[in-house]
Amino acid sequence: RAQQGFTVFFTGLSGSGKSTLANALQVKLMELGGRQITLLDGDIVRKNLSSELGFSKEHRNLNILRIGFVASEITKNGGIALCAPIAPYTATRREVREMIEPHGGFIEVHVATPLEVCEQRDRKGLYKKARQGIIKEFTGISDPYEEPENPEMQIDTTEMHPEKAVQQILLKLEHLGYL
Ligand code: GGZ
Repeated sequence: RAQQGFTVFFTGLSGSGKSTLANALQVKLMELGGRQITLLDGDIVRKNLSSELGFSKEHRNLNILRIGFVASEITKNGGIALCAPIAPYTATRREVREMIEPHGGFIEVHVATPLEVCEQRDRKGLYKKARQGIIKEFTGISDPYEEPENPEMQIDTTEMHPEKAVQQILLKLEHLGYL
């Protein structure tokens, strides 16, 4: 029997490590073989699927619901969707869960790296610009991030190597019967 599809939905601040984890997970899943894997990374989606959207609450929610729709189609068809947007609003994340759970697995991974650490890393210089007011409505600085209440997993990348975090996710997926 073909295995059921599932979505791994990473949520967390800019610079928390979502893309790194999603990419590393994709590599590991590809090594296992036999499954179609689609990575819906925040900046790729924004460039291709949500290019007209900004960062107001309405636009962020629209962006997340588009990602959720694509992920639900993939999941329905037995594939694996890896999503890595900030997704700052609890209600919208719940909507996405409700779109996907009837069709397969939904694993919410809160990449819970603290704001201080994300800001210290500041890989793209965005936090600095947000502090200077050059970027408005920046998540964690001048825009909200609602912490997930009951995520399937919580990963703080402050001191954890991505490889180790990915191993934990793979174990979880096995335990849940998705792999
Ligand atoms: C948050 C912003 C903003 C604002 C630009 N707030 O670290 P990045 O650069 O590569 O990832 C962030 C990305 C966030 O897009 P998402 O689609 O994931 O956000 S949401 O889920 O809320 O729709 C960041 C960059 O875009 N960026 N302006 N104001 N992040």
